[in-house]
Amino acid sequence: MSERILYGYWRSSAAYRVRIALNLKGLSYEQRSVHLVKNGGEQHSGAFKQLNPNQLVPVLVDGKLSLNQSLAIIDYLDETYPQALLTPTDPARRYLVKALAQDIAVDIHPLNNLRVLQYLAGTLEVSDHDKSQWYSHWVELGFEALEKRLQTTHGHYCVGDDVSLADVCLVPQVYNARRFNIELTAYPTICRVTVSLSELPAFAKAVPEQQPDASE
Ligand SMILES: N[C@@H](CCC(=O)N[C@@H](CS)C(=O)NCC(=O)O)C(=O)O
Repeated sequence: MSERILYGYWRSSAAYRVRIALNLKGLSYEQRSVHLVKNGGEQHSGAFKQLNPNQLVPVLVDGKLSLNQSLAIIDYLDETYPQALLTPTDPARRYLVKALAQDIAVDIHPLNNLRVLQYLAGTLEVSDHDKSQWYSHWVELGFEALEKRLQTTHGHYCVGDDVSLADVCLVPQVYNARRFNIELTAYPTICRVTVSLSELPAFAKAVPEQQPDASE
């Protein structure tokens, strides 16, 4: 059994980021599925709350360390397993990569997380139409800005021709947007970079539908 365990869910974009990072670094890992919907969501179970009181996936267990927050997990992986560095060492490039990653993971993703959508629909009784509008609004606002940024930074990938943390965050967010039927033609750079990334084996292997727990 692997020493490294990723608690995640096939459709979780934050877990998808960590799968990509682990694959890029060539690190083996065992996946344990935390079904985010079944039985009211296994992330709320007593056993999982012991691992992450925030009740969110992913959690990575690496030997004695148990870590939540995908960006922190990836920073940890980068520092511990420096092959295929995802955050460049040059400070200007490093923090450009981090800013782009945060544009996605900090400013776009949390507004459309499952628990936010469930709160809108369940507690605030927002209609399906208004919930979709909420989702599209925040993704489109974020993608408009990201598209402008990437126009000045991109090569094959988000920042030049090296795969970075920004790419690791971009692909799952685009997957999510497609899943919610967001029209992406207004973001040609985002689309082009995503196509280039999807051709890389580490990204292809991390696609939600390829995961052992992929189901409806
Ligand atoms: N900032 C966290 C976000 C984690 C997160 O939002 N996970 C989602 C899946 S992508 C989740 O577990 N949602 C369960 C819920 O909302 O109840 C990270 O980057 O790890």
